[in-house]
Amino acid sequence: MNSSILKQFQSIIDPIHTSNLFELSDQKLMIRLPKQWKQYHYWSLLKRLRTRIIKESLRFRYFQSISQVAYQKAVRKYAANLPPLSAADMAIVDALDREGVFVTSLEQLEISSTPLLLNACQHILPKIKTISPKHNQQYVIHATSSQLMEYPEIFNWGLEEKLLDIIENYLSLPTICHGVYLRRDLTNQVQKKSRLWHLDREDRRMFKIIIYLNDVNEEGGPFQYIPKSLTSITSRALKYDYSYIDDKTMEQVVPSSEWKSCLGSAGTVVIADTASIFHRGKKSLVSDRLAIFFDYTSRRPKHPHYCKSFFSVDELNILTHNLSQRQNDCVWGNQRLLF
Ligand SMILES: O=C(O)CCC(=O)C(=O)O
Ligand SMILES: [Fe+2]
Repeated sequence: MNSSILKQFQSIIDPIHTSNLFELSDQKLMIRLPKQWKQYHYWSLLKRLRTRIIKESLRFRYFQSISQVAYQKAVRKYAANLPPLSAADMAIVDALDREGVFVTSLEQLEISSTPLLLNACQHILPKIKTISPKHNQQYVIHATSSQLMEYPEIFNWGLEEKLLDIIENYLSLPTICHGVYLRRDLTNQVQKKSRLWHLDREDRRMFKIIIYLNDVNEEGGPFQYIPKSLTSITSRALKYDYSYIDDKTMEQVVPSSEWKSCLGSAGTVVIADTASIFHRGKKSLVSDRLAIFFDYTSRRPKHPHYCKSFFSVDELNILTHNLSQRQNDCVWGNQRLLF
């Protein structure tokens, strides 16, 4: 391959060092735009182009290894900038490294804006409790982005500096928050998508925070997972290709006695690296599960095409208006192309 083309390819798929056209500032983008185009359209076009190139390139082993080397280099480079953690917070990082999951509570997590978060949830939950499913295969109802926009405390909670410190230590890289979902998982027999076993594929490591807003027992639709060490064995045994796995298939590799359920009362917090452990939401048989989910990856995720922001660009502009530079970076990245 011609070396300049090769270089261009490398810079595009390189998740960390993108010295390419995608680093153009908003200002430059605006200047090059035909007048009738809105900034957003141009972004979305570039985003789709970049996504397509990355997706196609990563099918080749050669580009996979370039991407892996760039990732390791970025991790080494960022090591000196990792924020220091208390022993309690370090225990979270260690548990995620070992097991892939850490279960705690809002109380133990000691995030200062938790009362604001809970107050906001109390306002929104009654609204999503009264919505009926649109069809009999629906298993989850989400609060809409405009409902969440009325209570920015929920979005802000996920960007508390204490959390960002823990997340960055686990990812070993600067992070980006892809969204917050306030959801009601319905009591029914539906077993599809995230109710089946899978690994999330957005990034090499992921950080997901799930806060239960009601008591969740074994029949109440708990988050379930296969511990990290068994996940890698299972992945090899199944020649896993990121599809969804049913119970019967999983049982052939990992007996159900090894499947772990995260149970707990309202206020329980499940922290999981959903890229490193097989997991699913078990179907709820007795009561709906109410929960908030926050999703994080590194700022240059391995598969940006699977990262979707829950909020629109306009909504994010409003939500981030009064936030610190660090928090803004954890929403937008260093430029705004992920959205
Ligand atoms: O519903 C759950 O507990 C798990 C959902 C899931 O797979 C995810 O958020 O990645
Ligand atoms: Fe998942």
